[in-house]
Amino acid sequence: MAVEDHRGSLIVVTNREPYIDEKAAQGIRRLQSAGGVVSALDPLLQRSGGAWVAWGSGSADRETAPGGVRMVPPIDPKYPLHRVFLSPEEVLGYYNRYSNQGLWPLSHMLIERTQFSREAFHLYRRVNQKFARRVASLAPPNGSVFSHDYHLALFPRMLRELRPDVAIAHFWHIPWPPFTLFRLCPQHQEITRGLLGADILGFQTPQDVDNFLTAVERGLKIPVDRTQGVIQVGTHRVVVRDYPISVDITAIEHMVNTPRIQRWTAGIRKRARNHHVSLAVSVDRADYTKGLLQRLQAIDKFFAQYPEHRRRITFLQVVVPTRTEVRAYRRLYDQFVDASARINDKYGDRGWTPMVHIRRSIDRPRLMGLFRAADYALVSSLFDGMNLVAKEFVSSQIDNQGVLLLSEMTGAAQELEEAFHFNPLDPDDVAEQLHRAAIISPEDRARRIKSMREHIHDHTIYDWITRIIRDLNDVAHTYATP
Ligand code: GDG
Repeated sequence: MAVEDHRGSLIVVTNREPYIDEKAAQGIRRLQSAGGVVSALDPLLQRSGGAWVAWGSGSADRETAPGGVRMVPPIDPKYPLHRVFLSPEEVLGYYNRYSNQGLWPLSHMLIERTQFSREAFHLYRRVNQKFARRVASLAPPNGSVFSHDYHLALFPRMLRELRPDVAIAHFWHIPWPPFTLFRLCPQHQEITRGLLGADILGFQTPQDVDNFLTAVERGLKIPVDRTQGVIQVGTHRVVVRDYPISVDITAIEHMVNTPRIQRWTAGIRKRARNHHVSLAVSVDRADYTKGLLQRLQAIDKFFAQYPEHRRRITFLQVVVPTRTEVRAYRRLYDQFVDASARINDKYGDRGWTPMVHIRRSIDRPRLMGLFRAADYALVSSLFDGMNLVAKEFVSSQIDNQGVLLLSEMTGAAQELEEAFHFNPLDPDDVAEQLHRAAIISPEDRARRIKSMREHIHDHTIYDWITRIIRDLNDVAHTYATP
């Protein structure tokens, strides 16, 4: 069955919108979100129609969407983007507080950063209801809905109550914690029950699936069929599976091969050669789950324990500010800058700066070009649902040169077996793996990166979508057949 088989009836539902309109000094600035989900689902809707429903968060979003609807892409529009508008109070309760200070840290097992409140949950529920009503009013009979992530955990059940004829897939992008932790969420039963409104429930890894099934068994006392990954809730059947998300490796290979990006890559390499250094890159949102400070500790250890690598490697870190309205995130960035400066003071000398950081977003083709130029990528997340940066770095290595150092706490580590894995909380381990990576033979390096590239070629973002939509279509057909 083709992915397009939903025949224009697919509605994608996300917190972040694929196209944002911002007020600028001269008129309106149109922005496109850059993440993997948008780059995979936007072309699908452009090809086969359907609709996208998301929070209209841009400052000019109301102006450009009369009646809450804007046709997108802005040039040569193909499908409607339905914007759900939220009050400042709703944004604070639903997004900043319940989603980002509650579910996000808890799912990443960072209890001390987790805060819940009934008031925030009340607003979270209200916003989920807004999304459900909007989608219920749009979905064609027996249509299909593909909703996403921890912002919308109550949405599947709410939509099912309003529109029992619609088939729903929901994908959870972040880790699902063990039940001993998850039960700390005061609304854990409501969250789990909310998700069980879906027909297809997707997670990144088998471990996440397992943890979710335990939450159903122990939190809701509903039996689960672990061998099939099936839960029967009254007459409703929920299929729970792992669908590891991925990237469009062919698009990345094309991107790094264009003359513009080849020039950019060559420029970076030349600069590194002039300074006689190899380049290790890290690219993250400035989020405490990405282990930024722990990484710096490990780099300090590396230069202390293996002085032969001083003046030989520069760590280039792209750190994109994120969720700056939350205090913990602003503080993290300042701490990161201070700790980088300390390493530079301690080890740097004329002609060699150990740590360089860029505090802004780089456009995607250039980012892929930077990956290609790098000798190493260092991904040090404390917990990460998947980590697309790791897969993008591997995809960009068309010369089969780069070495990936990857935290074993990422979903990606379960697939990318040929990376150098480490425990992100063990600076000695990270230092040792960095040393191993730095002295690897060219043959071993080529073998490892080639094997990981082959894996990603066999498991692309399109395979991810195809599997989910196929499973969703199977359900939709059973709904359509009385
Ligand atoms: C969540 C889960 C899961 C970063 N800096 C720039 C830039 N990026 C892009 C990367 C990558 C994306 O942002 C980050 O994706 P990750 O997967 O690494 O992490 P999260 O943002 O935390 O994503 C995660 C993911 O959802 C998907 O399910 O893998 O576990 O936490 O694509 O390239 N892009 C551009 N400039 C930058 O400076 N253009």
